[in-house]
Amino acid sequence: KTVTTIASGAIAAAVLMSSAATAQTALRGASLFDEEHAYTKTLREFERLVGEKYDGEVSFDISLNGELGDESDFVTFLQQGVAIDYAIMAPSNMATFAPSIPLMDMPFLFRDLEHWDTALSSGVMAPLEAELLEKANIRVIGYAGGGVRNLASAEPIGNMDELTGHKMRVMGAPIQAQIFDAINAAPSAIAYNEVYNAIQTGVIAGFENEAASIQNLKFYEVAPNITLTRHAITVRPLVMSESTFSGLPEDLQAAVLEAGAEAGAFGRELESRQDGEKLQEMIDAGQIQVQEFDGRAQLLDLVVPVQDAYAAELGATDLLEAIRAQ
Ligand code: MAV
Repeated sequence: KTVTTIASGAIAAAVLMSSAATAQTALRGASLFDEEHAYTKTLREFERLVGEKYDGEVSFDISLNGELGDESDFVTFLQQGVAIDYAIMAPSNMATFAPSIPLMDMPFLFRDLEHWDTALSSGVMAPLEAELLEKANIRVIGYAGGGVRNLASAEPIGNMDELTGHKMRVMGAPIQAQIFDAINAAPSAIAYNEVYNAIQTGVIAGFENEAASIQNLKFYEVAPNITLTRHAITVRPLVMSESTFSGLPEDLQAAVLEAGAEAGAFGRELESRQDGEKLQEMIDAGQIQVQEFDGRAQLLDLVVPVQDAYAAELGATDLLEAIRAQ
């Protein structure tokens, strides 16, 4: 059997052509980052596991470094069943097609890493997955993630006064803007691949992200002040376009589902373990300054009513309670 794992571009095309005689199924993926990020490593582990579990012929072609755009592009491709077959998607970047899915990664949802891990392993997210499948034609096959999301800004933001009116980029889901609005920041939804320039040119003063991505895309060059708001833990559903999945042979479908769950667990362990290390590496390299946020408990008080109202609007109050109770 042939398992081909390649990067995109001219060489990839050539390899694909030469293996076309043997490769029965060619699957295309996309990553925002290079091979060093846990995001890409999770996709690579998925590929490896599918190859191990499936007896037939399958090849993988992954576009790295955001060559195919950012997640707001990936979601359209997946929904339409074009250009890519599998990817990792922040739930809040899938809001256009499934309004309830950002409930999974709204800020201040998880108390800590243990809560996050229990919730993602529990099956409690099943109703959200069902809506994503039905409305967006996208199937969740596993959960990776685990980086803690903090504020990153051009100037230090250490307390409520400094946060008030702070112009920051948030992900495209309305609930993200509502939550940062509730804590008195001035959020705007900007595409991820425009964030660096927007900060550099002063259109915004900062954004929020996890250490691995701040390091990988060198966001510290324009936003070297990290405030440990610890407002979210990155949730990275591994997803496949249902148009692709439904066309796969049954034994490959089974391999994909198993590999997705296992690669997700691999990614969760990796990214959560590396999170503190990556922050420390940037501190040691003099790339970032880190400070606590003075008054974090107050943030939580401001946010909970917004979370409740969002869930109520979606008819998902019981689900929100179930996630909180994990
Ligand atoms: C992080 O780098 C990742 O979680 C990625 O999945 C998101 O697209 C991105 O943030 C973002 O903020 O849009």
